[in-house]
Amino acid sequence: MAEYQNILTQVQIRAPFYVGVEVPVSGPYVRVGKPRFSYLLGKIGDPQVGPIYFGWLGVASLGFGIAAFVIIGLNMWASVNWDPVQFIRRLPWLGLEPPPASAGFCTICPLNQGGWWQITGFFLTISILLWWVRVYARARILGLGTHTAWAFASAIWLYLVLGFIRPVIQGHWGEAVPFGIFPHLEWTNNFSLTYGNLFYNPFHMLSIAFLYGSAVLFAMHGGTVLATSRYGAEREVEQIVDRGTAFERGALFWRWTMGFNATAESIHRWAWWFAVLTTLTGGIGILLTGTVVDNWFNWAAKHHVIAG
Ligand code: 07D
Ligand code: 07D
Repeated sequence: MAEYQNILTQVQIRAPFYVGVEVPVSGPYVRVGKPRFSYLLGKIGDPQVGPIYFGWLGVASLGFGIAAFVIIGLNMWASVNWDPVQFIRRLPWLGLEPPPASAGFCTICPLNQGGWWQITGFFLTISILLWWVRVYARARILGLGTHTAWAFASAIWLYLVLGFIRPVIQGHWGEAVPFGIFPHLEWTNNFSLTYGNLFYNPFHMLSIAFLYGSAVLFAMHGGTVLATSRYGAEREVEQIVDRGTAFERGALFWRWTMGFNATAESIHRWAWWFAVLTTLTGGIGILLTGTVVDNWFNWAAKHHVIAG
């Protein structure tokens, strides 16, 4: 076996196929697909593909997700009079808009006035929530912590604030996010303009700090583990309790460079919290906008965040 294995000196792992640990099960438990090796996937990860766990949660989630995706596609296609060429050419600009503010808080709006948007949003939300339960349930059944599920929940919080919670508080769907590649960017831009420049929203500032911080921490951690993998740092989980020579050196590197070092365990808590706080603070910032604060520039001037 090669002594030094990392992304720069990649080796293709070829071990006997592994179907995974035995788990205590109640109810149907199906792992489908014959395991096989993929050379290309082996370049970026484990070359073994499958088997995959196929529970009803996963199937239902994919079903609702595909339904939402198809409804968006058909509405976009209809918007160019079913012209296939225009559909392809203008795809990034096409969108499915929510019901206009003038329609009020209709529970089921006319289909061509946001009704399709509501159905899509409902399907997509069910799909995302079912996927969340799948992530939670798979972790529990494998005897893992549920950290990934709670991080995902933070992203879902921002998504729900943008498309459901804030519109409900405002009493209309008019400011919910449209489905579409560029339409959702235009929405983002207009949102900022309408409410006096989101840069002055302190929760947008926090969200950005955590987003940038996530990138820095990810780079520091990834860099450290790769740099010390010649001493066995890729076994980082073991080195949480037995720091070994790799993490010893990694820790020394940071202590010598900046005077302080995270531990093999705490760096993962740093990363988890930064990622989670990006969307957690973001959701708070969006929820406050237009509900508690109408103009962030004026707010910032009033509170001496800027000279106004
Ligand atoms: C790399 C993991 C894989 C995920 C990918 C995204 C879809 C959409 C389209 C059915 C990092 C898969 C894309 C499922 C299919 C249709 C019509 C995650 C990785 C590869 N955005 N946004 C993008 C979503 C919001 C903003 C890209 C989703 C808010 C800006 C992609 C949501 C605001 C920019 C996308 C969402 C906002 C983007 C790349 C939901 C404020 C870009 C995403 C559900 C937060 C960038 C053309 C990516 C771009 C971009 C998807 C919400 C702002 C299409 C699913 C409303 C400023 N967004 N976005 O890589 O290139 O994420 O846009 O909330 O510049 Mg967005
Ligand atoms: C979207 C969480 C939901 C996603 C989920 C995943 C699927 C399927 C499929 C894998 C991303 C669903 C998955 C459906 C996937 C496959 C195949 C997370 C999402 C559940 N901003 N801004 C942020 C910056 C400006 C604006 C956050 C920077 C302008 C608005 C972030 C700049 C204006 C909103 C951020 C900048 C403006 C934001 C998003 C610079 C526009 C938000 C964090 C340098 C002119 C959102 C409080 C995130 C927010 C947001 C960064 C500028 C508008 C930190 C760096 C001034 C309206 N901005 N922004 O993780 O939370 O999103 O704000 O200029 O809503 Mg901003």
